[in-house]
Amino acid sequence: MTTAPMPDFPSGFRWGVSTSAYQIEGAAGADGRGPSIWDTFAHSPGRIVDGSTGDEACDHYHRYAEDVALLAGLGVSAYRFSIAWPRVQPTGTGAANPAGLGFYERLVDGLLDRGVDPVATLFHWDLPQALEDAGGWLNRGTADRFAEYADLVAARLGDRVKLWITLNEPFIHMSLGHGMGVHAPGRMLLFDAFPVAHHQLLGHGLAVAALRARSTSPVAIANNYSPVRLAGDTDADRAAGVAYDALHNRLFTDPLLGQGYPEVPGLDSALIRAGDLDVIAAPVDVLGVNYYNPTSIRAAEEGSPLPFEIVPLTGYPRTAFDWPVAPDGLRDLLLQLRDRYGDRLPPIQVTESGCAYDDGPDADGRVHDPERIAYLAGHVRAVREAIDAGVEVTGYFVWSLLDNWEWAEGFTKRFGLVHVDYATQRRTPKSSYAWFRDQVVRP
Ligand code: IFM
Repeated sequence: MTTAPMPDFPSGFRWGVSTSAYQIEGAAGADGRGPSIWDTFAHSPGRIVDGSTGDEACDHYHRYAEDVALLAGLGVSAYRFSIAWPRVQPTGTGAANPAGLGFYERLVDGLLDRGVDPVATLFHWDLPQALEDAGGWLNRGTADRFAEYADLVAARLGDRVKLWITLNEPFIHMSLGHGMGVHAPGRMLLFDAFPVAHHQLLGHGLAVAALRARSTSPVAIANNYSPVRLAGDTDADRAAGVAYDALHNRLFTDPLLGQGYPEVPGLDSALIRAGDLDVIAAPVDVLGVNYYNPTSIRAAEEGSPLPFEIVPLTGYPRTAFDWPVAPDGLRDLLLQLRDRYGDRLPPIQVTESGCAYDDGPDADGRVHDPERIAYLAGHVRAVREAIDAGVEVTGYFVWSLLDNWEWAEGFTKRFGLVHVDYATQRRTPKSSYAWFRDQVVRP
């Protein structure tokens, strides 16, 4: 597979790959780790399409040295992983579990030894089950617990982690986990899930302060964005587009960048106490942008509980997840963020970008994934176009290093640059791994 030469990027541009703890680590009961909401959810019948769990996942907990070698071989300058809160605090409160922190210390030191910057996400959805039992993110106290956890991690790793990311995709955790019930913890509150937004953002702001007190490394949040494409041109369609945009793209960014909350259904201002918006707007050094596809929106039918309707976006190739492959959406999004937030916008790093395809080894044991190469080429070019248009983008991370456990889809969706045979845990770099190394990273 050949693609036209890839563009050059500014020197110091950060090329990386991303993963998350529950999706790759396995070792669910090892070394004092407590249960998380994803253990509970995955073990509940009918929740995961293939009935699998993350109990073993990619067994990264035991094979991290092999995975660090894969990162070094890829030539990336950064690796974004997440820390499992229930490894550090098995019940979400109290003293740190030394064995849990010890694992991340070995990982961080292994990365630094190979010249790879550790980029640590503190919360990628695996809330300790004991905190969920006390109300989870519906409970304001969880924001305080999160800051205490951030302090424990930073006390141990603050001198070595190169970029902190507080939360991963708080919109997805709110909407799929608490609005629609398809992710853990499986609540179906629709717009009554708003407290989950406010308490995550509050936890983010409190964690920023905790991290700053222990570490001089930059701090970010990783938000999921999906630019809106209107599927109609009536006033009602336009109003629906504005409503969806506020919910998906602005709810977790306007307050973070000091603009307060946009108008969204269910927003209960009684929850917002004096001073909260200042805590939430504590300056961040980087805005993490996770992008997969745009969303096509039109006006909702009469009587719908939602103020918009999501319809399939046509005219694009599709991934195995049936998501449209739309690199122009990434360029548009980056320009939109710049136009929307102006001087308030910190430098952006694309903290996730990737695609699922049904990859498997051929007769020679090689894994060819030309669609992924085309996908990444398009998205890397889109970032270059945004930089040329004046947007400050300083990094790009592929989701994901490894095929892994894709939440409610279990093992059925493969996003990795490296194929994983889940029966043997054998890792096989796909053709996209060599392409990304040779054509993009060019170490
Ligand atoms: O696998 C997820 C990841 O955990 C969060 N962002 C989207 C990815 C693909 O669905």
